Formats: sequence, structure tokens, C-alpha cells
Amino acid sequence: MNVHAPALANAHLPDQQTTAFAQDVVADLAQHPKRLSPKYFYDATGSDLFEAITRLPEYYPTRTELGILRDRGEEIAAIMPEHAALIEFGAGATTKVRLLLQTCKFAAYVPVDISGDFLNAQADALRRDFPDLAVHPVTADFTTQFKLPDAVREMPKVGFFPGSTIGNFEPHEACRFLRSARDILGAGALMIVGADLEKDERILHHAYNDAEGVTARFNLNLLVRINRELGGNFDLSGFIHRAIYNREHHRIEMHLVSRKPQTVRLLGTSFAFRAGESIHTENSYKYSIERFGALARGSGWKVRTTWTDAAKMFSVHALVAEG
Ligand code: AVJ
Repeated sequence: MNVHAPALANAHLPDQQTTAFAQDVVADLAQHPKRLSPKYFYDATGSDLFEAITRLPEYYPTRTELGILRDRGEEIAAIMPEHAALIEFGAGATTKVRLLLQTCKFAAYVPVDISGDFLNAQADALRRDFPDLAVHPVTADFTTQFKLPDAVREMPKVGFFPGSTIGNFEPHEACRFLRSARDILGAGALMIVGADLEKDERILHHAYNDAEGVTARFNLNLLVRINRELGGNFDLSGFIHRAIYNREHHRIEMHLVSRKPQTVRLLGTSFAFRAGESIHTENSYKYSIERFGALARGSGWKVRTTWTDAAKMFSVHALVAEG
């Protein structure tokens, strides 16, 4: 009997996504060092925990970026083409895009996200609040070459990639993503990208090791999800959250560290852990304005304007796609 069948059958994901999750987890835990992809943090509980993180006093990125978008609203609106389509790569909470939609007059909004249900619920709410806006959600992995809806084909395009989600990518992946976005949006398109900045390491440390332990729960929820959806038997008390700043690579690394020698089983495979052995679950790259500019230029974009908050904690860049 396949003891894992019930877990898979109960999964709340479409089969294809569950299969990708299963394949990635089994392959990534077989690596040395072990790792897991941060893209799997965001099940329902993980999305709620991330929302809680964005409200923590220590987690400055979300409120700082919102402050920049609010304070620079007029400047941003001034460079937007008329009757343009706003294409958002990945769609979480709508707080930031609502700000843009209020200050700039877009003809259409195209949120692109892998989670179709969430996307459609969001689209309905936006249609209610912005009756003149054409909302065309696209269910796709935004890192792939998805197709834009025909309805926006003739409109000027503006990409939107807030939140420093770009920091989750390795530099070569960030380059590949920006090139792909350039190909999808076309020459002359604009793109608004948020990128977290390098800063005092103590500030970074507290942002990813908050006093309430919300980030720890967010990290550990990945194991909860594996247990539920893939029939894993991770003992949650056997792992601790660790976030450290890697100075050489300019990134925060999140890890789940095994407190003891232990063996975990999932999908018919065993994974042995030494005491102190870690699973690397996330990189969150921090950019200098210069390094972000170099990344953009090396990926087919020109930096039109860069905005930061007064304390230079976070940056928002307006990029223009080269011909
Ligand atoms: C959503 C990728 C921008 O890197 O700060 C927050 C995710 N991880 N706390 C980040 C996250 C731990 C977040 N991003």
C-alpha cells in the first residue's frame, strides 16, 4: 500500500502543482547542503504569516516601499504613458497596486500569478473599486514567458514588480527574469521594481529574527506544509529558525537547523540529518543602488529614475526597456 496516497489526495493544490512541489522537495532535500525553495512558503497559512511579517515593527521593507510609492506618487504618475496597461508580476496583497491605480490613470490591470483562485478574488474586488479599469488576470508562473491578454496588446505597457521579490532570485536568475519581462512587455515599456537596500546588519538581522517569532513560524510552516501535502513526518520541535546576513553575497539567508541527529521520511524517501545540519530555505539579496542599476542595464533595461526613502532603506526604480 502506498501510505502517501491519502496525503496527496487531500492536497488543496491542482495535481500539477502538487507534483512539482513533490519533485522539488525530494530533489532539494537530496542536495548537499540541503535546501528548499522559498516559492513554496506561500500556502494559505504562509501567506497569512507573511502578511503578519509585513506589519512587524522590525520588518521595514513593506511600509518603507509603500511610503516611497505614496510620497513619489506625482513623480511616478508624471512618467506614466496614457491609457497604459499595468502588468504586475506576482500578485499578493493589493495595497501597493491600489496606490498606483489611484495616482496614475491606467486603462487596464493585468495581475499575473500562479494561484488562480486568489487572483480571481482579487480581480473582483478591484473591478468593484475601480469601475473604469479593465482587469485581466493571467494564471501563470510569472518567471516564464506567459502571453499577455489580446485586450492589452495595443496599449503602452508598464510592469510592476514590488516588494523586493527580485531579492529571492540569484543574480543570474534576476537577470533572466528582467530579460524575460522585457521580452513580454516590449521595447519602450516601463517597469517599476522595488529592491531592498544594503544597510546596517543589525537592522537586517532584526527584520528576519523578529522578537515575536513570526518569521520563525513562517519558515517552519514550510515543514508543516510538506507534512500535510506530501505526507512528511518532520518533527517541528526538531528544527529551529536561523537567519544570518551573508556579507560576501549581500544576502540574508534563512535556514531551518536540525537540533539533533534525526531521519525524516516523505514520499517513500528517507532524509538523514546531522545535529546542526541546516536546510537553506531562502536568500533575500540586498542591493546597492549601483549594483541594481548594473543588473538592470545588463538585462536590457535603462534606469530612468530611482527613488528611495530619506534613510535609504529601500529603493524603487523606474526602468525603460531598450529597443
Ligand atoms: C517577499 C521575498 C521580499 O525577502 O524580505 C520576509 C520574504 N522572508 N521575511 C523578503 C521574507 C522572511 C520577503 N520577500
